[in-house]
Amino acid sequence: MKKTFVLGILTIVFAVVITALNPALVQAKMSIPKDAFEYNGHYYYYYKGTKSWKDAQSACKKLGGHLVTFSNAKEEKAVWEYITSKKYDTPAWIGMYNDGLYDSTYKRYLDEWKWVGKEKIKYENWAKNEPNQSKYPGYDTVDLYAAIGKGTEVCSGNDKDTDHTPAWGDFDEKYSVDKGIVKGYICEWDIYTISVKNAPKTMAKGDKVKLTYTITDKATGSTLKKATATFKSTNTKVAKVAKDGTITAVKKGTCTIKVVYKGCVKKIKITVK
Ligand SMILES: [Ca+2]
Ligand SMILES: [Ca+2]
Repeated sequence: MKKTFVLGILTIVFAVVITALNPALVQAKMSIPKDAFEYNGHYYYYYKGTKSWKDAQSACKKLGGHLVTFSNAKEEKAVWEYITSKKYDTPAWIGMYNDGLYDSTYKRYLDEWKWVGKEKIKYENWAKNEPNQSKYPGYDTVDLYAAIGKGTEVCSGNDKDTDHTPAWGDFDEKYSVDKGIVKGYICEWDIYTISVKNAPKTMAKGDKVKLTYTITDKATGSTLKKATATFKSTNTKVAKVAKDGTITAVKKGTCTIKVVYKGCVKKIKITVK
């Protein structure tokens, strides 16, 4: 009886260790809906529902993703177009949260906004006078999170931002759930990162450069040793690129070489002089 129990425990421990060590199995945990929106090597999906921000983030995490983060205006624009083309209800939670400490002198939380995960804030798109919730005294028991929507949806009170869409507003999580204000949330999945070690910026006519690159699985952080990318030139009259990633400069001008792996694209701008 005891032996069986110990064996059972060992089997479970063994299974857990094997799962953790095997990137293929870890990656299988990532479950991206088939009709997810793809942009620049990332996938996005809108989920309807008046969940709390924390529940929305854990729902995304369970699927191997996270609440959406916007690295720049282009990413936000692409996701917003996806949301509006499908006529999804907004505002929708995004992966931004206030991590500010409570200030006992002013009796409120200080603003310190962060993206979920390790991404640093490089781009912000708050609506007029937002974020504003933490400026009210007495915000000592609530959690503040950001949502994206039309300017008129994300501003508090009468201070409607009519000419700013999309925009972000901060919301008291509990108040939002109670009143059904935030209508949904957007999950994002980061799949692969392509990094090119020897991308040339300029080339002379006739030059050849064979690109060396690595593809990293963002879910596991491991480098895919056998993965091969495909290559494409936006202007083959300026520079050609072979199947093995060798670029040949043909004539003066500029073009972009795309290094592609499963929906992830790395763009390299080249000027031929
Ligand atoms: Ca992102
Ligand atoms: Ca607000």
